[in-house]
Amino acid sequence: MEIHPLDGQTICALSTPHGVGGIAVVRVSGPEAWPIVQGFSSRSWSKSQAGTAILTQINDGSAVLDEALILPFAAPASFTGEDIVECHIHGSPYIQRRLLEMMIEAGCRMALPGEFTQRAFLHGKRDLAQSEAIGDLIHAEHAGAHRLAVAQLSGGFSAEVQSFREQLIEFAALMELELDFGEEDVEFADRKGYRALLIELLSRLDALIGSFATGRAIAEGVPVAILGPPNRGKSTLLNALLNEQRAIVSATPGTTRDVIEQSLTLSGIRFRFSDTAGLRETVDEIEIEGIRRAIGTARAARFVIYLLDARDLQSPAGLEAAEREVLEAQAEVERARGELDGAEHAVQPHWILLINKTDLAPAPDPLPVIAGCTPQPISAEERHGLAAIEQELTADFTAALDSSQTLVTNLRHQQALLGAQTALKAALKALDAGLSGDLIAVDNRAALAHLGRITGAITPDDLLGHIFANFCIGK
Ligand SMILES: Nc1nc2c(ncn2[C@@H]2O[C@H](COP(=O)(O)OP(=O)(O)OP(=O)(O)O)[C@@H](O)[C@H]2O)c(=O)[nH]1
Ligand SMILES: [Mg+2]
Repeated sequence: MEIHPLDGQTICALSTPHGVGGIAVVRVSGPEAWPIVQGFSSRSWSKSQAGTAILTQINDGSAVLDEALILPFAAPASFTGEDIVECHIHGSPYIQRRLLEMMIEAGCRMALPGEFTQRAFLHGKRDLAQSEAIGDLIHAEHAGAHRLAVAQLSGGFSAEVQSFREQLIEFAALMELELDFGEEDVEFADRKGYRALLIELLSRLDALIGSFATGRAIAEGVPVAILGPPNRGKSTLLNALLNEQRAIVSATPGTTRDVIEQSLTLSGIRFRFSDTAGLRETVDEIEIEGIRRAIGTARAARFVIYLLDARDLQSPAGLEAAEREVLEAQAEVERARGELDGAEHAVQPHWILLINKTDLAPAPDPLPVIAGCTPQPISAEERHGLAAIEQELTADFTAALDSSQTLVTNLRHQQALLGAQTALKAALKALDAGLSGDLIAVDNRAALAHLGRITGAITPDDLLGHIFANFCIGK
């Protein structure tokens, strides 16, 4: 992907989605933004009017194109750090198109996707992590993702990463100094202080890296697999949670063959539920494939909801059989997880056991412990016990969002943090082994480079191009 460095040109774009009616905004940024818009505006404005709205006519030659509200901003106090004019016009497709044409005739070029935000980054208005947060904000479809984007935009995470860097840079500088005086065998860098810093940073990195599973799940939707043998009421439960007849329910075992996915927002958190084919021994080819997919869904899930039938748990033998069955299913999912690599494999699904059909038979009293969990009684058919499931699903996420803890949501950031962690662990090892300052300095520099990629202090151009190209035009 190409990067578009600051080319000194004035760029323009329609900043709100095309639509008929309402107000559309055409945004112009660059050194010629003011003169270009003033060129077809019936009123002029001065620098002292920056940031105030000006009602004017936009003239297309001798004819009036529209009556518009103009909002000028002066560099550097603007979104991009350049002179900007926002033209709030009537949302007719003709006016929108014609105004853009006039801008281009006057010397603007159309902005590329994300170019406004990219210019803001290049002018130091926002760092890279904050710029990415703007993209996340635009794409946020539910309250949880929105909360995370706003937190990242506010810069707390950036500030923390920046403070890690500053502390490491201090030692880097001292170590370089030491190297310069290498022959004289002097130690400028305080080894004990450096060690304490490494321990502290490694513990902070641990917390940030550990937050990724939760952060990503909130940002992308938490995957939940509904699992269990045929006829336990998996599809009935999905329908009950969604409050709609999404999946086919029938008394015939083996009704669901494929994975049925549906999203649902609970307490502002998006969950992606998957109803799956019942687990059983079978020779039916389609069903075998369905079961393979069921296990595949469960291995990538954050929660596995496993259904038992109350009628099967009325005797000690029934309870023992249930225990064996659950352990077997867990082993099966664990085997499948073994095939996953790295970060994905790190997150173990949380199992929620449910005793369904308690309208047909009572749940054992007291509730048994099966495979280390206490199953919760429900009736999917009569919609009993659903609130407890929702509570169990949402508790950790709402707590994480309500705390002031930083949650890492972006895979790029996570990889940079992991890189920094590896480098700092190596530095600690080198330090403890009594290695010379130049060797420690290498690890220290590597950690700095990894952290620098998060905020954009150190960033290859191709990466920038890739990040900003994922934005929409006009942002
Ligand atoms: N009485 C009662 N019947 C239920 C309950 N939940 C499900 N059923 C019934 O159990 C049968 C099977 O329900 P499904 O939801 O299709 O079961 P499933 O687990 O999806 O089954 P497969 O798709 O075959 O794996 C249907 O006749 C449902 O009406 C419940 O809580 N109480
Ligand atoms: Mg089903």
